Amino acid sequence: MKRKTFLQRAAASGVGLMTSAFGLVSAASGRSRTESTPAGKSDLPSSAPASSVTATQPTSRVSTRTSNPLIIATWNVPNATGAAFERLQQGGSALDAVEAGCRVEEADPGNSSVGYGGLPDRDGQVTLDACIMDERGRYGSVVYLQQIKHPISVARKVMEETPHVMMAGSGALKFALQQGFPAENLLTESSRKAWEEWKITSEYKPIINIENHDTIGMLVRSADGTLSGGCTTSGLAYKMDGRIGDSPIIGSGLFVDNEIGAATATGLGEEVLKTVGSFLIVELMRQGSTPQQACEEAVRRILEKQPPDTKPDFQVGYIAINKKGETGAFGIHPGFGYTVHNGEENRWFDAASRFS
Ligand code: SD4
Repeated sequence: MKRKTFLQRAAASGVGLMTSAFGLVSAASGRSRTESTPAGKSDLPSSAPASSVTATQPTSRVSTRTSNPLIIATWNVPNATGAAFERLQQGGSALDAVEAGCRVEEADPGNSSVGYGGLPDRDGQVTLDACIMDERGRYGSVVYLQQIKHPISVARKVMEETPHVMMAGSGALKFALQQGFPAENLLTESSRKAWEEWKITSEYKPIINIENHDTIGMLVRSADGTLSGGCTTSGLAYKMDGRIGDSPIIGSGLFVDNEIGAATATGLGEEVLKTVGSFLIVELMRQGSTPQQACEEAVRRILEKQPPDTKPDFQVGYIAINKKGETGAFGIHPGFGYTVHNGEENRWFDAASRFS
């Protein structure tokens, strides 16, 4: 099933997919949840949720295989996590793996919120944001980059080849061209058609889990425990010209501290930016939170700013990993999920969420 159809169905039904090997029960319904892969097979890591507010709570389970690599990415992106794993197998670093994995989604015309085929802004321009961060705390980012299919690789070049951490717009494009990246038209026929249709109403409203949310945030822990991460997106479909989201912003869309852990975000970037979500998660882990607790708290920080007793009409999802290889994931609404590759299995998990 195509990812977006899958997400739409999962969101529409309110029933996520996760294996009963994890003993998942919807706290709201008391029903066992269904699974997408055979039960009892997995040794993938899961996470301990905080005792707080979760509508859907996985039971605690932690990977004991700390010598295995671990790749975790937002949404259902097994090709990306597979490519990252392959890169590690070939002797690549955690950073190489992040770049290789993110490039898969950037090149996929079927992914409408990343790279080639990404939905344009309201003026019909595909503008891309991406960042990458390594175990030494080095960081590179591009914002409002046009015509370049692989912004994650340009972000890496910014990190490695310039004295800067962030480059924008025409300067970022000039730099990319100097570095040998080809200029390409990134607007596909289907994204152009979608934009033409959107223009009929020109109604701008973030839609939970649908189309607008497929940004890939990827965290890699190599077998020796080295952490790196990346995040790449075309941002929100039909955004205003010039709008930048959280994805390329250090601490918001991504943060890596090799001593502690790493986190990345997806969803409505404005809300992630206001709470510097990924940095918050890493700092909470530094203070002793599990990755799951930290993701939940980061979501809570967003929600506490919303009018009381309201259910927001936007989605934010976080994933996190700590130095031990424990993982966490949490969203505001059901439908958010993540892919984990642990060297043996490469699987989608439904994330727990604040609302059912
Ligand atoms: C943004 N956070 O630009 C991104 C969008 C996103 O899946 O995550 N889409 O706000």
